[in-house]
Formats: sequence, C-alpha cells, structure tokens
Amino acid sequence: MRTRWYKDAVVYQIYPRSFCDSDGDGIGDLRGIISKLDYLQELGVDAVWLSPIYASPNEDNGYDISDYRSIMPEFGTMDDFKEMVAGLHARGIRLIMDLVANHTSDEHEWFRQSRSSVDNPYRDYYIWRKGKGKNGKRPPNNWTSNFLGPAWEYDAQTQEYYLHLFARKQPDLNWDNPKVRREIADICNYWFELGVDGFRCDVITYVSKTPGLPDACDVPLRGLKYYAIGPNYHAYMHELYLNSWSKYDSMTVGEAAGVSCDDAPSCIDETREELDSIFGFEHVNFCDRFCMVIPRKLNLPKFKRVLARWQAMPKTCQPTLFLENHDQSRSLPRFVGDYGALRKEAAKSLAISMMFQRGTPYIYQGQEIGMTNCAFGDDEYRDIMSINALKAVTKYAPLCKGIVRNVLAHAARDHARTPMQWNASHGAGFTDGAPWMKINPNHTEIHVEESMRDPDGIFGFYRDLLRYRKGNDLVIEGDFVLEYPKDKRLFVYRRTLGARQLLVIANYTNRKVKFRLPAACVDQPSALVLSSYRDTAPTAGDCVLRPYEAAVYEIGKST
Ligand code: TEU
Repeated sequence: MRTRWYKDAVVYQIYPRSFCDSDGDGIGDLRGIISKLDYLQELGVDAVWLSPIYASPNEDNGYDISDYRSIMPEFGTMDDFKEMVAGLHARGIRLIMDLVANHTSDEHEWFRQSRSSVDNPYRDYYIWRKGKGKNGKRPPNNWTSNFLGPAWEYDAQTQEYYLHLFARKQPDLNWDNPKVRREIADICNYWFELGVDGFRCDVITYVSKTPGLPDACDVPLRGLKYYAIGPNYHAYMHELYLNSWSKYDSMTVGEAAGVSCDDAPSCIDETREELDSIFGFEHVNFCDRFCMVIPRKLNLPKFKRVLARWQAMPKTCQPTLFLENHDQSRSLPRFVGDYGALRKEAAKSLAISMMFQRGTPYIYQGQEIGMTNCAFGDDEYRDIMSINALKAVTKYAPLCKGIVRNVLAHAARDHARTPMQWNASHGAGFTDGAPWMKINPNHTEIHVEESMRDPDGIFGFYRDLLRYRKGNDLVIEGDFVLEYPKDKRLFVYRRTLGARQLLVIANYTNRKVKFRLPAACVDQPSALVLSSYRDTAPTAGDCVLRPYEAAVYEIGKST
C-alpha cells in the first residue's frame, strides 16, 4: 500500500563524496554517513536522498554508473550499505536513492557489449546512428551536450556515433527498447528489496527522444525540445510505476529540467500513476546561469510569481520546495547576495519563506548551517562542467576567460560540493587526510559544532522549524495565498485551512522595510511561531521589519 508519506516529510540531501570521510582517504563514505545518523535525527529530517553511491569511474561523480547493483568501493561495501539503511530506519528516517537511468557510464557492461559490434544483443540498449555527409564524418544531428560540445561521439569500432546528452563517458540509454525499461524496473525492485524507500530520478524527463532525432535550433541547449518530455515519456513512467514503484510504499521525485509549471500536473498528478513529484527549475534558473554571462540579482516579484504558480497546482500534485542541491551554487550568495554580518538572519529568512509553503521541502547538506560559496583557483575546480568550460574558453576564446571565471565564481556546481563543515579543525571534521576537493576556508567560523552550540544558530532554527511543521495539516495541505506579489523586498503569504491561518513574512533585503498587515489578518489575535530575530514582535501588526527579518504567525489564535 502506498501511504504517500512524502506529503509530510522533509528530505535531507547527502552528496556522499563530500559529507563525511571515515577512513582518511579524503573521500566521504558510507561509514562516515553512519557516524552522522544521530545528527540527522537531531535535525529531525524524515528522509535522506543520497546522491549516487553505485560503482562508477566518477567522470561525473557517480552520475555515470558502471554497475547499478554494487557499491562504489571508495564509498564502502554492501554490508556498510545495509548497516546504513538499518540505522536510518531505526531512527525513523527513510532512504531515497538516486536513480541515474537516462544514461550509464561507457564502462557499464551493457555499453561495452553495445559498442563491440552492430549485431551484439546489447547494440540497441543505446542510441547509435550513422554519421551524415560525405563518408559519414558529421554527427547525425546538431544537438549539443549539457556539458558543452556536440551530443554525439564517433566510435571507430563500428564506425557509428552514439548519443550522449551529458559527458562523452555517459552514453544515453535507448528507452524505446522494452528490454532497457525492464532492466530499470528490475534495478528499482532490487534496491526496494534492500529496504530503499524511493528514488530521485536523474534527468528522467529526457528519456524519450523524438523519433528521427531531428536537427534543432533552440538555444542554449540545442535539441532540448526534442527530448524534454518526449513523445513516450508518460507511457514509460506509467510502465515503471506499474512494474516497480507502485508495489512498494515508495516515493519518487524526478529531476525535471526543461519542465514548466504548466506541464507539471501531467507528470505528477496522483491519478496519472507516474512520478509523485518533480523538481522544477523555473525559480532557480533566472538567477545566475552558465549561459548568462553576467550573473543577475534575484528578481523577487518573478521568483514569487513562479513559486505561487507551483503552489496553485491541484492538491493531487505535490510541489517540491528547494533552493539548493549538488548542482546549484549556495543559496545565500545566490538569492540574498550582500548579507554582510547578517548571514544567520538571511539564511533563516530564506528558510521561512520556502519551508512554510505546501510541498516536500529539501535541505541540501550544509544549508542547515548556512554554508556559502567558495573561492576557487582555475585548478581547484573538480566538476566536469567547470573543467570543460575552462578548457573550451582557453582553447577557443582565451580573451573571454575572465567572463567564464566570473560565471564559475557565481554559478559553478563546485560551490555546493565543498566538504561538509563539521568543525573548525584542519580537515573541517570531514577528513583526517587530504580532501578530494578544497575545503571552504570559512569552515573555521561556519561549522556544525558552532551552529549547534549557538542558541541563535541556524541549525537549531531548522530543528524547530521541522518540529513545528511535522504533522501540521495547515502547513501540509492549507491553501497558499500570495500577498503583495509585486513587492520587490518582501515575500509575504498566508496559508489557510478552514478557519485557521498562518501568516509568513520575510524581508529579503539588508534594509529596513515597512510592513503592512494583510487585510485578512487585521483585527485578529495572533501568535508568533518562529522568527529570524530573537526579539521579533510576539504578535503580527504593521511594523518596520529589520534587515532579513522574517516571521511566521498563527492568526486567529491568542497568545
Ligand atoms: O543534472 C542534470 C542537469 O541538467 C544539470 O547538470 C544541469 O546542467 C545543471 O544543474 C546546471 O546547473 C543531473 C545531476 O543532478 C547532475 O549532477 C549530473 O551531472 C547530470 O544529471 C548528469 O547525470
């Protein structure tokens, strides 16, 4: 029976490589995670989403899988995995694994077979085409890879090209082959039987490609319109639901790059029996992006408008609430900018404005202590996307190197991947050895020990927020009403359920801002639930909000 437990769950994302290293090799691992289970319980999360831990040559840090049924040796063993699952479950925390099924590693056995000859039984597991032009020397179409350059690679063995929407070492699986879809369902069932509670499905909206793979002219990702929610996407998701997800008390969340709010209900409405939820990127994408040379400041009215549209989806559609993940730079510099000495207040203001909306909130490791971006030298980037960008600009447009450096300084995926800051020691409590990537020098001030000790710390704030949220049907299912949509400084909304109301107010600026109580709250008793300042007014009313002051009030209830 599916209980849809995700409707009242807060999920914590772990990027295992950077979370906690137990054996001093500088790389986070499963035993490191096991040592932090009490920490997760103390925070009060209901589930963990674990970025990939399967065998992988690590071209893209595990998002290139070479064996779906085994654990990457750097991360540990199957016994470690079982112990971790038991430890999570003993603490009432569920486990969501990352299902990377749009592509595999080129070192996966399927691909080794596939590339060996045109009549190998695995040939059709991937997308092979003959080249175009005289002697077939041009790629089969003009699509570009998400990681720069053409989306096709020529393979001399059989003199054909294979499609890779990401790195060259990440060939796309051919989901039009029913055998491939059966393999994926079997893989899900294998992990369910090991106790896993659900899947975060990597770029799952890309799995169905338009037949004929036509040339495209969209920018910056040429071809996207021919594979984002392609013609058979819904049929394939429903089939996976029937063959796997529906058989367990599971939850699924799909990474839905290229999907707008208008398309979302068709992907996640409960009646469709496909995915349970998706991550849309409309609210994060208009911030700073690779393709935008100059990083932009947050456009708050637009941000609110996008979020409000997702909130307005039917109640049979579960939104996701997130600002960070392993592909995004940190939310503080990105959504707030110039917070100066008010880092804690700013982090709390962001948390309040996001986590009282309807939906499943996600906290990315380090967000709960307000980790920030890191300054990197060119040779300190570890992400293939950053490395490719620097290589390409050096080769083709050296004069533009400054621009690329600037974009990376704001938007590189590396910012989210610096090791978790547990304490102020040399290895940040992350490792005793040499870390696989740079530790943010600010770990001497920003770290878990400090945050847990501080009575006004961000950690304790998140813990209180999660406690309040748990089981609170007003937060879980109440209606969302955006107030002052055009206001460029304040994010204000109400949640209502019958006669009950919550008022959520967040100042997104480093200035004082006048606040006027929304009409629906006037002349009503109110009580403060949570705020970013210790001495925020105990009842709601017209006031001047301090920089990053944010508060949640129960309305209609007296103090
Ligand atoms: O991400 C897909 C994806 O579209 C992002 O890489 C996107 O390009 C990036 O967010 C822009 O900021 C998923 C994984 O989350 C990512 O880590 C993998 O690299 C990628 O798929 C390939 O598996």
